[in-house]
Amino acid sequence: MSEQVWRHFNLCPNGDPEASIADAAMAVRDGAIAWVGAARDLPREFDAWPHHDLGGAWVTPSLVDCHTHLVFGGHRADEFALRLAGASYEEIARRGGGIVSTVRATRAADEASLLAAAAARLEPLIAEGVGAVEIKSGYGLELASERKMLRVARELARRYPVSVYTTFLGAHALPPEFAGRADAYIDEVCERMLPALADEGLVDAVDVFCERIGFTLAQSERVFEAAQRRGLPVKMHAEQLSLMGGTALAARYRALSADHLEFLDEAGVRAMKEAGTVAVLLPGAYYFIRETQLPPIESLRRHGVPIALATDCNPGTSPATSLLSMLNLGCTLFRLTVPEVLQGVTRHAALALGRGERHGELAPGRSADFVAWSVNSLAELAYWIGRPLAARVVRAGETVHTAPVSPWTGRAIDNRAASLERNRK
Ligand code: DI6
Ligand code: FE
Repeated sequence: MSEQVWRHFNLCPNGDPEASIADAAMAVRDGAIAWVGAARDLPREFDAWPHHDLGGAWVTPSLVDCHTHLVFGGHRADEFALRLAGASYEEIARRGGGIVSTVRATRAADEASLLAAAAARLEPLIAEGVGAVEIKSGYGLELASERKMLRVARELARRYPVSVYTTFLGAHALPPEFAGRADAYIDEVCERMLPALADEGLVDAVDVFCERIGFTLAQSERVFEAAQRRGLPVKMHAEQLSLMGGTALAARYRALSADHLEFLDEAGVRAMKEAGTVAVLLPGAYYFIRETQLPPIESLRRHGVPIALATDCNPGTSPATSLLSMLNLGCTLFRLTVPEVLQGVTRHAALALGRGERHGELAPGRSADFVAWSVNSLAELAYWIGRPLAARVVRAGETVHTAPVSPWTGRAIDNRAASLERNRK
């Protein structure tokens, strides 16, 4: 049996700074939290357990990246250059570039190279403090290649200290061999691909890209029905480029989340509230495609729809491998507040995965998955751009990552060092 007490830290247990506890302590037995609270209240029984001093760090639950397309072949830096020369995302997609070019690269890649490429994107997320990540298929668009993507996602979970939740996104784009036959492709998705992959245990949830360049409302609904028959929860890429009404449909199917939402209207917000659907905002995609239509933040707030943030890591619209950067973009571009973005990558992101009981909060009985941050205030997590801030990443009580050691000083890189020096004087 392993027993430990973590001491000397400030705790933000669920992403809400209001719930913070100064000078907290946490007792961990066999990877699970036995007790957590203010250090002065630590029960005597834990006094004999080995202590770890976190040096006055801020601690939050491990972060949750609840929307990624982390597994894919190749990249699209060339297309990025075309867009800089004036082509729009939709134009490129209509010309057979865009998603379909990643489909070609993903189909051509073998499992080992897909795994290596995805691992190289996952590692920076883990080092940054991400303890749970959702990974979608959707660049295979045929049974064997979708299976390959989902198997790679499952393999990442075996190799890395991170929870992976898989989402089948067969309805991401129309594969070239089905050109002009979208309904026939949806038959394939619903009748062959989804049942087979679900039977193999590769699918935790089902997603649809409901969009002019994706699938219609009627097609999306067929995919949702197929998911429902299998007892799988659904989510949707909705209202990203236009108002399709997908969110209201998703809400009717009690979707875990509706994602993107730039063009969402008030009726859609109300439907989300009633269904308990989380609004997943993706500021990386908004930024990267230089969108100007802002998601309806005020309306989401007014109706009390939980807001989550994610990287949307994908080669076409958000080549992002930093969730902390999304906090900054969420604040600067969407005018979200610091408490909103912190909850957006902890509690609310866990809800968007339907895993609120497992991730996004530190409480007795839960796995001791947390990050000790090298910051003096929580706002720094949203403030710095591109600065590694995790001093220690802990999963089930085990340290899985610590801040890198400076090759120049030989000491761990600690962003608080200067002010700590000052405090000591
Ligand atoms: N919306 C997105 O932003 C990504 N997929 C989607 O449905 C983009 C996918 C890509 O361009 O590769
Ligand atoms: Fe996406």
